[in-house]
Amino acid sequence: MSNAPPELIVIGAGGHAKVLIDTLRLMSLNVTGLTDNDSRQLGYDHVLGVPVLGGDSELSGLAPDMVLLVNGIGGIRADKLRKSVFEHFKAKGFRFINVIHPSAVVSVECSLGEGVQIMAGALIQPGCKVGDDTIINTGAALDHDCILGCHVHLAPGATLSGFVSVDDCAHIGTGANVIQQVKIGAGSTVAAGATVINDVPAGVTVAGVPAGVIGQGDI
Ligand code: JB2
Repeated sequence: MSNAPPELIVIGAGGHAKVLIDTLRLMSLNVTGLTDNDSRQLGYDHVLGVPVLGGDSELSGLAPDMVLLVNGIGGIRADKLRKSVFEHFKAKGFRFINVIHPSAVVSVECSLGEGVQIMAGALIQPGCKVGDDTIINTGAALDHDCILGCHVHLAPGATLSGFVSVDDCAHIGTGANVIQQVKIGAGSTVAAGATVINDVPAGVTVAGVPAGVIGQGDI
C-alpha cells in the first residue's frame, strides 16, 4: 500500500466550497482539488487557487482509502442534494472529514458525526449531538443539549436555545432563533429571521415572529 498522503477533495466549486477551502487552510489542511458537475459552465477553473478537476466522475479512478472528501454543497434548496452527494460517495467507500474552524467554540462534551462542518465563530455547548453531514454555519449557536440530525443546515447567525431538536435535512435560516425545547421536523425550513416558539412538523416552511406555517417544503 502506498504511503502517499490522501487527496483532499471538495465536492462542489461554489460559495460554500470557497469558505471551506479557507477554513481547511486554517486547519493546516490543503485541498488538492474540487469537483463540480457544471465545471464547464462555471466561467473559472480555480477557487482560491485550487483547481476544478471536472465532474464527480474524476473521483472514479481514485481508491477511496486514498481520498478524503468534504461536501461543498450548501444553500437553502440544497439540503437534499447535499444528502445525495454524501450518501453516493459513502456507498462507494469514501470518507468525509469534519471541518472545524479554529475560531469555533465546541464543547468537549458533545458528539459529532462524520462530515460535520462547524464554521467561523460558531458555538456548540455541552450535551449537543450533531449528525453526519450537518453544517453549523458562520456564527451559528447551539446551546446545551441540542440534538441535530443528518444533513441539517444552520445558516449564519441562527441560534438554538437548550434542548432543541432538529431532524434530518431541516434548514434553519440566517439569523433565525429557536427557543428552548422546540422540535423541528425533518425537511422543514425555518425562514431567515424567524423566531420559533412552537414545534414545527416535518416538511413545512415557517416564517415570522412568532413563526407560523407559510407553506410546504422549501421556500
Ligand atoms: O452533484 C454534484 C453537484 N450538484 C451541484 N456534484 C458536484 N461535484 N457539484 C455539484 N454542484 C455544484 O455545486 C454546482 O454546479 C455549483 O457550482 C456548486 C454550488 O455552488 P453555489 O455557489 O451555487 O452554492 P453553494 O452551495 O456553494 O453556496 C450556497 O450555500 C452557502 C451555504 C450559497 O447560498 C452561499 O451563499 C451560502 N453561503
